[in-house]
Amino acid sequence: PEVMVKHNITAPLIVVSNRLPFVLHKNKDGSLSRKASAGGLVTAVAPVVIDCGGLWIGWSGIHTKEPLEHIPESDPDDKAPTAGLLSKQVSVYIPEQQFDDFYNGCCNGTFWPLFHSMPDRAVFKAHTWEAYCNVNKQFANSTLDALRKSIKELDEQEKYETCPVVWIHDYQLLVAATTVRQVVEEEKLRCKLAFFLHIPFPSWDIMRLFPWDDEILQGMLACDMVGFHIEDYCLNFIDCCSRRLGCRVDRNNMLVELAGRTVHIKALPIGIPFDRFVQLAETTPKFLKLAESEKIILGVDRLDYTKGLVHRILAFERLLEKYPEHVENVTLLQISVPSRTDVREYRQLKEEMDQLVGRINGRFSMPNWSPIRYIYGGVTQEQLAAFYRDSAVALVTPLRDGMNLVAKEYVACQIKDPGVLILSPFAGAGGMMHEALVVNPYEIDKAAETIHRALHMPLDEREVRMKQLRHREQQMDVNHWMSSFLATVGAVNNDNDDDPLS
Ligand code: GDG
Repeated sequence: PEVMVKHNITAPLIVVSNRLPFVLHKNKDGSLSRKASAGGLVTAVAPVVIDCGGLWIGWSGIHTKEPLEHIPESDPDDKAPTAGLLSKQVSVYIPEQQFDDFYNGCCNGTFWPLFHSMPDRAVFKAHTWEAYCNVNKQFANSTLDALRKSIKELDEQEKYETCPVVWIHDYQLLVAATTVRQVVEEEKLRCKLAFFLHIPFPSWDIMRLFPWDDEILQGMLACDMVGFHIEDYCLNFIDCCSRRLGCRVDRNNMLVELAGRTVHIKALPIGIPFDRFVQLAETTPKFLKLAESEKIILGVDRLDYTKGLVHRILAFERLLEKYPEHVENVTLLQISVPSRTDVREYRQLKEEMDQLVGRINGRFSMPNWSPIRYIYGGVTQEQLAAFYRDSAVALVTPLRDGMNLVAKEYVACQIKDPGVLILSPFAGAGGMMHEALVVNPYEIDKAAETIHRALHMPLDEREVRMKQLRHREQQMDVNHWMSSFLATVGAVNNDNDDDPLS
């Protein structure tokens, strides 16, 4: 694949994430086929992994009785830039029972709500935490095997000059680095360890509710560098390290010291493959059949309680009550992608949404118009780009969100007659996309007023706002994020001979 990210990485980059960058399907005859993931992260990171002779370590996405020895070949028609990753992937084996406690239990039943500052939804159980630690150890062992192998393949000179980078992702793997660090030190393996968290990092007040919070912090601090989307999350993390572990910290330079080692903390706001979305918006035909004056308000989310879907639908109902001029002229198109359906909270939310949408459609529908078009399911990326392009307003109103890529993708697709982005300040993106209309999703009345304002915003104001929003996202796209990460890791000196904190 074409390497979009300029980098001076000469050593292998080993990426570790819960899922490998493809989706596996079981065919009718029992055989497996795979399709590369098209997410922005994968398309930015995978070519670098291939280019520098690295590896990607993760779970294959399906349960097998035995460890999966051979990952199936990619579909020959698969044109994704990551389809050629085949020989560069290592599948981690997780027995099915342990997976349930690890993934549905600890990851999505505990850490997801806790890190999104919704502790009432979090369940703390010793056995799911134990499964989490075990699974993290399995990931660490696969990573160590890959690291030893990568080092062996280097020639004598390279062994002294290069330093492989291990990059661990997200809340499923918060303590994997503990084991990696321990073994790396025992065996004196040269490498740098880095971590990136894709969700928010909560304040100390929330974090301390988790009974084993010290082990989480130590796991993250086992790395040389820890990245978050925004500075607020960095400062929350530093605060936890100082108050819970008593670490020496430097908030100005974002450094934390643990047991004589200095850990660099950095805000690295993720971006999207901007040019790809522009291209999709330019080339995809219209899917929506709209009446002359009809306007679409768009919502796109995984069906997740953090995304503020219920509040959003209520705000739309209030809009129709308060400003009846929009009845028959405005439609809310809500795409809700099924997510984590094995977790009770998610099944309950699905029920709640079904009822709410049904009630509002029953209340306002006319023979030739319904207020809400609700899709419970996914659409193709082409369709998504066309929906973004053809919507007058995007409602991105999470109650809490690490960054939120939908807001960024919407602005990328505003290639002509730009629409208006309405954004929650509680998304990481809210801190940077200043030209959006900002609304607190809990304020239903205010949200309705803001939608009304967006629907009436004159063209020149829409153009000024959108131009600035698009410029920023084009500059700070996913390739920029990847190269900032590589530059930051490259600059980290993990010999720790000097003491940057003194
Ligand atoms: C986590 C953090 C952070 C959605 N529906 C369809 C579809 N999508 C794609 C979007 C977008 C992605 O899914 C969703 O990304 P978000 O950022 O909005 O949300 P999370 O899934 O919660 O992601 C988040 C992110 O990690 C990255 O660090 O921003 O805060 O929670 O790219 O386009 N794609 C297709 N059909 C759909 O129906 N093809």
